[in-house]
Formats: sequence, C-alpha cells, structure tokens
Amino acid sequence: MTPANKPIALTRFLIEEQRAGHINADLRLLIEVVARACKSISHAVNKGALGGVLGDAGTGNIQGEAQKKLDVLSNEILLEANEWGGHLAGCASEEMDDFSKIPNAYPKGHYLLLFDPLDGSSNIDVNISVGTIFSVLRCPEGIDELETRHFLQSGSQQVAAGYTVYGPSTMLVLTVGSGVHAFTLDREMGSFLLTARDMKIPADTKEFAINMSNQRHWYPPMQKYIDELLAGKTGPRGKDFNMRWVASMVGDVHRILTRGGIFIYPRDKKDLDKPGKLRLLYEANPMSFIVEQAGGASTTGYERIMDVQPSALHQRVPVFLGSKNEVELVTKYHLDAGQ
Ligand code: P6P
Repeated sequence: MTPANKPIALTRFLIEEQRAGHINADLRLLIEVVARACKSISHAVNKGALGGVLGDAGTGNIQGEAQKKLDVLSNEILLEANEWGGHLAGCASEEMDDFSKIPNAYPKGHYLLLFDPLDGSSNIDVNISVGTIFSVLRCPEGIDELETRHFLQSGSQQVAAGYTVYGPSTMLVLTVGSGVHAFTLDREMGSFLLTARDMKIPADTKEFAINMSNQRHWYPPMQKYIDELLAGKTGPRGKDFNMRWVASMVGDVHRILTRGGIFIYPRDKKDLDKPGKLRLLYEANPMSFIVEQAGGASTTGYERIMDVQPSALHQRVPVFLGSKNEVELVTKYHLDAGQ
C-alpha cells in the first residue's frame, strides 16, 4: 500500500487516467516515452560544461537560428525514443524543416507528436532554465501517406500537451484535457513523481513578462497596455506591477502557472514579415492548452490561440497568455483598436 504522503509516479498517474477514460493505452505509452526522453535530455543538460555539449552545433534551423549542440541532441533523443513504439504516425520539430515519418521498419500509430526539443536554448551557455515543449494531435484516419497538412490542426484538436523545465529541479507539466498536473524528477529513482495536481492560475496578477527592449516597435494597443502597467499606482490600474523575463518560454510559463502573471510576445514593427516570434504548433498551442486547463486564457490579441487554423508547420503567432483577467483586458485593447 502506497503511504498517503508518498507521491505517486507518472506511470501510476497515467494508468489511473486511462482507467478514468481520459487517455487510451497508446497515448499513455506516448506520454511515458516522451517523459523518458526528457529524462535523457535533463541528464545531458545538467552535465553542462562537463558533458561537452555546450556551445553552437555550427548548423542553423529553418527558423534562421544558430543551433546549439543540445538543440540537435535533444531533437535526436526525442526522435529515436518515439520511432519504435508503434504509437506515432510522425513527428514535427522546431529543429527540422519538414516532418519526420516513422521508419518503415516500425509500425505506425494514431498520433502526431510536435515539439520544441529545447526551448530557450540560447540560455544554456549561461546556465539558465530551458525546457522541452510538446503537443499531441490525432493523425487523421485512413490516409495513404502522411503529409504536412495532417499536422495543420487547430490547438483545440490537441489530445495532450506538456513541457519539461530543466531548472533547479526537472519538472514535467502535463495536461490530457482533465486539468494540469506537475511531476518532479526524483533523480535517485529516475522517476517523475506527482508533486502538484490540478494547478490553477490566479485570474489576476501583478506580474508581467515581456521583452521590453522591443517597446519602440510595438503597436498602439501594446503601448497603452504596458504604459498602464508601468504607471502602477499612479495610473488607471491603481496597483504596482513587477516584471520578469527569463527568455525561455518554459521558464516564464512555469512561473505563471505557479503564481500567476501574463506572458506577452506581440507582433511588432521590427519584423513586419513575422506576426510574432513564437511558433504556433509546438510552442503557443501546447502552452495555451495547459494555460486554459489551469483556468487561464491565451489569445493572439484578437482571438483564442487554440482557434487559429494553422497554414504552415512553422508559422508564428502573437502570444498573450496567463491570468485570465489580464489577457482579456489586453485583448480588449487590441480589438477596440482594430490593429
Ligand atoms: P527574446 C526562446 O528563443 C524563445 O523562443 C522563447 O522561449 C522565449 O520566450 C523567447 O524566444 C525569447 O525571445 O526576443 O527575448 O530573445
């Protein structure tokens, strides 16, 4: 009998979710495989300078970003872990131009896995938290050949989403549509143990997360909203605000999930070709699923992120997510301004 105060392992949690009808055996296997891959990534990340995996890989990705050695390693770990289990039809990654099919040597499954294998990797060389973000979609039934268009499903079609933050502790945060739950890696046992069940984001907050260096490029609704936060008690909001910016989405979102806040990466005039910096399918959508399941909100400034119909694998989107009342206010400013 498990003592009342002993946290249950991820494996048992997933068995109970399956028994409750929230997931099936294939999705349970998928989540366990991703968790196991994240343990391997955590091990590599935590070696730091001793592991010979810091610094640039000398390659670039489709985003036009220089890849870190750990970006490439993390991507390979996730691909290899997921290719043989028979639960996936294919994978898509921030680090790969096109999606990856399951090798013909292995059976195909019913799910699509999309991920940013190491989000915030520019922080690795300065020893700041980074993370893995993942999203799970159903693969359409009865298709002859997997194509990119099969990945282009709105966020509301996700059946699971999560992230693993490699910080002072390694934590896996997961939703399968029945709340948000957090698991802390017990390194001695090598198990993720349930340390927070049904996490909730406070509807109000005094903390915002944004890269202020872009301020001069923002459109008027953003200028208005942030000016009011900075005015604090002296302005219309009547309270002072604090600012945090980790520059790892996983780190900022985990803080918001834990104590509230609003995370913003808006479109701006700095790069008129890009509607924002963050990618819809494997950053904004999974984080939005988690945030909404925790009672928060997530919009593009104009519409619910999980309602956006994707048109490309690596498309970007503006992101406003976190404490519901703040997200709704800044979204109102954008809709009122019509721009
Ligand atoms: P900036 C990391 O590169 C990332 O994609 C997110 O994790 C993070 O929130 C954002 O970009 C940081 O962007 O412009 O502050 O470097």
